[in-house]
Amino acid sequence: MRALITGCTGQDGFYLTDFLSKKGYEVVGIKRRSCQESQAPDCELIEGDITDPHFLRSVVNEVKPDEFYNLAAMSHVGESFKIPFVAMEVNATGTLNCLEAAKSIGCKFYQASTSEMYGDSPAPQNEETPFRPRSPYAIAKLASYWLVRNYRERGLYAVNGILFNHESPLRSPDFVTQKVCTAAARGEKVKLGNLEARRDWGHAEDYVAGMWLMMQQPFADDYVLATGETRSVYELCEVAYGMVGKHYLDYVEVDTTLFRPTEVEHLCGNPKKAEAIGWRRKHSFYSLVGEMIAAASK
Ligand code: F7E
Repeated sequence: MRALITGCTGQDGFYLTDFLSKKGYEVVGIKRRSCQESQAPDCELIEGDITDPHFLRSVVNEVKPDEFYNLAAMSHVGESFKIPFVAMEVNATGTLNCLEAAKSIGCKFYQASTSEMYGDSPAPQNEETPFRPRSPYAIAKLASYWLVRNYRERGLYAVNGILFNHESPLRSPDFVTQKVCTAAARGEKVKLGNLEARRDWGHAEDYVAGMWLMMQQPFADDYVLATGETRSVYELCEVAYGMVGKHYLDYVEVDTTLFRPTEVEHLCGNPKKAEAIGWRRKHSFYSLVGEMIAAASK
């Protein structure tokens, strides 16, 4: 089996490459030319951009993957308010380019959809919950979600994995879990934005196994991957600083410039549908935070 992964040098690309390689897949990754990520996945890497439809079409026709995973994205929600045109170009038009390329050879297609699409739809959220996106990031991802469904209705095996937040020691420092765990590990103070926001945080390693599982079903469909647990940024700080024997109130400061113009206040996913096809997570919230702190302490 051969897999093509866009966004291969990101956190999920790294874990997915490892997962698929262990299953005996030949993995080819697409890496953006200007990509700064430090981790290098163990696979053949091709440089290029998903915003270039000609490049994608020629790579897909050359590699002829059985499975195509589109993980490339402008993934920082806060940044998408500052550069919304990039979010639209990469997270919406980029997906369209990937779908066209996948359609040209008829390979299976996985789209990294996101819980951000739910926006302010009340928790808990599942595959039937209406979408009410609250950022350019989420709006672009929602366009991709519907594109995937349309290509599926036209005969392509195309899947939306609606993933709630998933973290690991490979998470970039722009995201709140890594920011908090790194500061806690170093015994440093941290400036944060909205501490009331609630997220459903899982481990990326568990979630890439779910991506693969969705692609092995007799019919393509959309699935939520989540833990079913939700915690506020406050609680994250309490747990992380608590693990290093400190009280978070002595270390956390609020910086109002880090607030988002429109926020998603409460995400909590219901993963029943994914569990029905055999998905199980191995990591807990506490083991995740512990692992991130241990890695940041090195
Ligand atoms: O924010 C709040 C922030 O940036 C989580 C991406 O992978 O998951 C991720 O999106 C919450 C938000 O992740 C800071 O306002 C407070 O409410 O870690 P985050 P995210 O926006 O939930 C989804 C599923 C994706 O698809 C995305 O690609 O934490 N928060 N203070 C902060 N967030 C950050 N980054 N930095 C702060 O200082």
